[in-house]
Amino acid sequence: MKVPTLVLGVIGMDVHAVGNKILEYVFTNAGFNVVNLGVMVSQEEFISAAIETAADVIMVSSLYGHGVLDCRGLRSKCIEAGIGRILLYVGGNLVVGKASFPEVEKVFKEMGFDRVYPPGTSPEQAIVDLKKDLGLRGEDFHAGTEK
Ligand code: B12
Repeated sequence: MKVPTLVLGVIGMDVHAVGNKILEYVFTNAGFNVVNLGVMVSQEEFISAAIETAADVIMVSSLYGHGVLDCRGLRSKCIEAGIGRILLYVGGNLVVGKASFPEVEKVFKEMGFDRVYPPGTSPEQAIVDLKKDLGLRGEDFHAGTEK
């Protein structure tokens, strides 16, 4: 059985490293194969890593408020690179200012993200969603029970 692979990283010029380490730890312990690119990751680096590792999900963090700018175009680049159906998740402090989360979520969904998380979302929530989304796509893996 294939263990799902997640490509994880903090996009753009963002150097916030702590959450990224926590996400790596939690997803690894949950049984996923985690490819952690760390901080300051470009869209191209996410995509190359996803292709190289045949990843199931690209999991983007953005903490410094430039999420919209940094994430725009990622889905199109995935399509161009031949991995158009890959799951795209994003979380962190995605914008600066007063936009409500439903507005922020709408923007990122329109950009092609499958899951969008508000600030401070627990990684466990993403694990629940991953199981659901990977199940929907016919994966027969249950994170935490397979290695
Ligand atoms: C430490 C810190 C820094 C350090 C980072 C050191 C390092 N290398 O990590 C330094 C001093 C470098 C820094 C710099 C800046 N920072 Co700063 N920083 C913080 C601070 C205080 C803590 C961040 C942290 O470690 N949190 C703890 C971790 C565990 O939480 P987390 O990062 O949020 O991650 C968790 C969740 O968000 C979630 N999550 C994250 N990504 C994803 C993705 C998915 C898919 C899912 C499901 C969940 C998920 O899971 C993670 C683990 O639990 C926060 C304020 C705060 N209290 O959060 C500001 C904060 C993030 N910084 C901020 C800003 C503005 C900056 C600067 C732009 C400031 C400046 N003008 O220079 C720069 C940007 C530098 C850069 N290029 O990135 C703002 C961002 C504002 C916004 N987005 O609206 C914040 C929120 C402070 C504030 N209230 O204004 N910062």
